[in-house]
Amino acid sequence: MLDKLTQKISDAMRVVSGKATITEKNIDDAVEAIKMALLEADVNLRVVRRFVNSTIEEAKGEKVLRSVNPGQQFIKIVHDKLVSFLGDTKQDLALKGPDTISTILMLGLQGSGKTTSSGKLALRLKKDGRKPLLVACDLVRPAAVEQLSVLGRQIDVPVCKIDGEKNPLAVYKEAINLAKKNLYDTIIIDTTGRLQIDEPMMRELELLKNASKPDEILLVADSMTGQSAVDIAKAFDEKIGLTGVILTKFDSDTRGGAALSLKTVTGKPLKFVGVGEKLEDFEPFYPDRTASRILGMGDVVSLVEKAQQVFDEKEAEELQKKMEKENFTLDDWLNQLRSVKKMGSLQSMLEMIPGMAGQISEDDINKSELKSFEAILSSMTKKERANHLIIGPSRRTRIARGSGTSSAEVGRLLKKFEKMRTMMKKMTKMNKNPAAMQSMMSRFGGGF
Ligand SMILES: Nc1nc2c(ncn2[C@@H]2O[C@H](COP(=O)(O)OP(=O)(O)O)[C@@H](O)[C@H]2O)c(=O)[nH]1
Ligand SMILES: [Mg+2]
Repeated sequence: MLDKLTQKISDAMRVVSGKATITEKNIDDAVEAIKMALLEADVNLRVVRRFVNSTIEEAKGEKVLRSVNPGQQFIKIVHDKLVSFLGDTKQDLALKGPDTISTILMLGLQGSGKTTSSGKLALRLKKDGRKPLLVACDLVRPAAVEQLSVLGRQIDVPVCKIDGEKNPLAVYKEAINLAKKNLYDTIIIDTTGRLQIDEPMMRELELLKNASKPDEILLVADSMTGQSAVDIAKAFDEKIGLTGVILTKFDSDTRGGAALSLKTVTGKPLKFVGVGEKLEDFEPFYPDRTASRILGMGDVVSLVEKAQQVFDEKEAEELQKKMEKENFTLDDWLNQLRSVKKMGSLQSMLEMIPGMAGQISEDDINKSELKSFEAILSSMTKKERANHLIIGPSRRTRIARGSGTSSAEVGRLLKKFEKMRTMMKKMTKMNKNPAAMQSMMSRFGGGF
């Protein structure tokens, strides 16, 4: 899902993110590339224009062009804009407490995924500890009631239906009775859809809405239809009023236009996405995570958590002090190498950090060297690691033998270590931020 858009936008980002300075032209080029990507993803033209104009305006401000890390600043602007276009924050359902009956009205065109999504939503609410009741109010298609019954059985949620009934209001009334009797707290009404918006459908929905006074009126729209999903949302909102949207078939090759235009065009939040045919394939919609994904930043949230585990802040501060005082030892370096290893594929992880993408090359983190350095350092005595100056030629030979390397390699390591200490000293003067320091450190990995 959104693969193509992600590819294009992250390519555009990579170009600017690695630059130490960026010009107005760089910004124009990057924004142009983003614009093309959005248009190709079938994002509403007005939405694209608004996105482009506000991004350019902000990106050309002093803050970006004059900043020490303009690429990162630029990415942050684009990220924040995407988040706001996607709807800012995750929107939960506004349901009443369990001692009152809440009602959710599901509507949408035929084949959009209403019946499936009703089942998915019921399963989710059940997992949240609610007692849902599915209500079969699609009485136009004969198979619709049976389809909902099957879904209900699969997830062990009751389904209210009346055989042979033609009036959805009658079924709704029966559902209320059932809910009161059996203490169901959430009723989910599956309704009739048609191939296109027409008067009879709207009339029926209006009647159901007036009778049930729903807490949530959710439009189920097929994300594959791109902009027309947004037009449909607009039409339903004008006639019936919506509280939110569920975009289905997000798992398929959707271009993403609907997700990106919906909030801006209709003002209605995207609450859930359907990501497959199975009943579990249903997720709340997270604007920030989706924006990160589109930018090719991966799941930054989990990355940050992982990095925090490795880079203990206190440890980082201590290290910084050591560097300042120039008593960073081989022992400290060994610890560093080990934490780098703990992080797994460092490069792929750093690529996910905004602004880091493209800045790290495979050469920076030479994996085989990292391994042999670790072996050499492990073969030294604690005393040697505390003071590398005591390592003379005979000790070098012994260390080489112990680590399965050569004394030339041991010598190379010591040289790099000296060079690293010098650089660190310079860096500590430049940068007083321990976390940034740590990430710089890991870039040295096995050597530079
Ligand atoms: N891949 C995929 N298929 C879906 C999704 N949601 C619904 N479908 C499929 O879309 C088709 C129509 O769904 P249905 O619930 O019957 O639509 P309705 O006419 O609006 O009730 C069915 O084949 C579903 O399995 C989804 O999120 N992903
Ligand atoms: Mg249906």
